[in-house]
Amino acid sequence: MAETTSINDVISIGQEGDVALICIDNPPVNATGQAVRQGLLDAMAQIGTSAKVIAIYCAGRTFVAGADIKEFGKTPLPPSLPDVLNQIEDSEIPVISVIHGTALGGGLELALATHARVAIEGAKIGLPEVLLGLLPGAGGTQRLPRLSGLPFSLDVILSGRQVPAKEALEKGAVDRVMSGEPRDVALAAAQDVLAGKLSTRKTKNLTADYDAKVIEETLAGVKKKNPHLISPVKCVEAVAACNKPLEEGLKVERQCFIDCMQTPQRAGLIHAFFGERAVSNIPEAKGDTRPLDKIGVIGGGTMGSGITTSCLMAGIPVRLIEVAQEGLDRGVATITKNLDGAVSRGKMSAEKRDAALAMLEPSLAMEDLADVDLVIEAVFEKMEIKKEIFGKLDTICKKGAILASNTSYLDVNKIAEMTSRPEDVLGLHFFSPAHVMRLLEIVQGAKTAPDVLATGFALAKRLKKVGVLAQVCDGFIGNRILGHYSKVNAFLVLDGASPQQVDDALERFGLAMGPHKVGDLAGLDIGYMNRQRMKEEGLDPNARYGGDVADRIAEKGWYGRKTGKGYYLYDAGRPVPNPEVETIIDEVRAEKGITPQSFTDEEIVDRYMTAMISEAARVVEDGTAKRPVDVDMVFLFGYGFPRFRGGPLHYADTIGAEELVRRIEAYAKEDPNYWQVPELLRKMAADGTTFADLNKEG
Ligand code: 3H9
Repeated sequence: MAETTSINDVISIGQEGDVALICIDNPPVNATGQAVRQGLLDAMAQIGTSAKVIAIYCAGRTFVAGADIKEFGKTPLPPSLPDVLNQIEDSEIPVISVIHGTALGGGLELALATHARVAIEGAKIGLPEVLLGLLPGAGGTQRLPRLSGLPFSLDVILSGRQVPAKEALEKGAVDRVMSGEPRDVALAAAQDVLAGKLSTRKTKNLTADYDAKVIEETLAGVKKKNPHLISPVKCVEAVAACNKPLEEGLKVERQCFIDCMQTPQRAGLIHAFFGERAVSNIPEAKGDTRPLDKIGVIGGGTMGSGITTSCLMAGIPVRLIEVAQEGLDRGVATITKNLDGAVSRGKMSAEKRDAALAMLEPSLAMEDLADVDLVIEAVFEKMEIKKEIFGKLDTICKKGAILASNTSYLDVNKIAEMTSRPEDVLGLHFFSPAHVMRLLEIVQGAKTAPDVLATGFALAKRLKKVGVLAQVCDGFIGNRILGHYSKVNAFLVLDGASPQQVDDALERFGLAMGPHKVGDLAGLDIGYMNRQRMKEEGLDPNARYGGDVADRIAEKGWYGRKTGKGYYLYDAGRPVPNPEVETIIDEVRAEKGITPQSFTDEEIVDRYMTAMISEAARVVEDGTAKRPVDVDMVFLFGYGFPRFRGGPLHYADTIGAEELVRRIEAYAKEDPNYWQVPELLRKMAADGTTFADLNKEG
């Protein structure tokens, strides 16, 4: 084997006859940080004219996964990626690239700037910049259309999807698919170039098949689909320049990229990218785990069936327990329907669905849980029932089995006390529909053993969910914060806004669905039952007139979508405001002597978000959530909070603690009981710290 020379810590070169090999080795994903960019230029210079063909490949688990996202938002360090790639394309000596794993973003752009691309079987390519609020800014919007045409390029750039090698080959984005180790393939492919068996070309000499109508229609489509987002529009603007000479098109792309880079959306989406990974990057998620070979689920209602579906989709056998045959049959029917839905949405094949269903064992006997590794209880939110179940589980389950409750509010420690093994008990709080929603709150009891907690995170990973650690309190992270800010909806409505105005204002802010529509979807009886419970337990000291309207609606039996009537009417397909709700609101206002005032959309959003941020700050302050980023991920993955805003506490930083304190103090003049400044926020306002600073402190 020929000698290799290190150019720097991440780039090395080797030569085999007329072939020069450039290896990028920058773990974990070979991102094009400054050292890679500079190293590539230095490597090209050092090779000079000593070779007749150059092949670039990567060490480690993947080809280049893109620009180094950690560098974004900081002062750019030269050389820039576009400059490096232009110099590679300009090379008089043919340069080829060999892709294994994934070539994403700047990684694919590097490959597109080389003169031929070889994918190793199983490789995927993609331009996921749009998912980070960006666009391919190193030639992707110009070079891909020249190779693969406009429709395919727009699809890849706007979806951010990963394209399998076979499809990339069909579309001309790669020139060959081979098998073998990256270095061996690089050498073989380079020798084929020398032998004239693999042709090379520069994309700048190609013209894109331009169609103004395709651009126009795509632009209209993205504006309709994502009215809040800036980067999809900029992506189309950049691609639209691919009919210009390459150099000019690259200038347009550069400007669009810079425009996106400066948006808060970019910062929010990148916070979400790292946040998704940060939540499980904690000591509690690591270390020894217990087996998860068979799971028991108690309760075949919506939650139990969703949890069962999720486990079956991940290939884990489930024993589903119900008390009566009718409930069991209903559970099995729901699971079958969920799995059929996954097939029709293209999430799984019909064969996999059949295999998943074969792993389901319905039973009426709790004793059948004797050999499972983990039990997830998903029955009514009644402490007495849960206590009884855990008492029984203690006598039935094998030693070392993990006993979990899917409770959304209740005290996991009280549940654990019903067993002789509180160290085996934890909360696993799924979100409905549990086979779709990605959030899993992993609730640590006072005595939960470290390996039980780590197994909770391992389960989240197997179910492809985002596991977030939470401590015990009423509602944990998400529902506790929700319980607080949802009162603001009620206040706004009683004080003068209509439920529809509140929903519309918040949907314009970016929520997928306004809170009253969410209530109708989830079932207004659920919130009602919870408010009743809280009243019984004396847990609602801040209520001014929180649930009055909602209670009256629920007491009429209008539970939302499932009864065809709630805040909205659902007879005509699209929800229409329920006129009878207006009457109820007027009645309650009159009883309480409230004179309605008017609110702008901005005021609605400010009050709603300030209430959410206040309780979120308290949740961080008292340690219910480990860090602000944990709260953010709970809201992105469990509550439909707009990803481009990064989460409530990332958004809070864009407002600033000082302004938030000012707002709370102003609102407190109307209702000092509800609006109270969290100590953490007051401290942050005084010393100028941000939630991002707290994330860094861990
Ligand atoms: C771009 O390219 C812009 C250009 O167009 C223009 C420039 C001018 N940078 O996901 P994993 C880290 S924008 C820095 O757990 P997997 C990640 O945080 C970029 N770090 O592994 C994690 O760190 P830790 C466009 C990155 O196997 C570790 O690597 N590219 C980057 O499940 C492992 O990651 C993208 O958007 C990065 N680019 O998935 C691709 N990527 O261990 C983003 C990852 O400390 N990346 N890290 O938690 C991915 O989609 C996945 O990471 C990938 C691997 C599929 C590659």
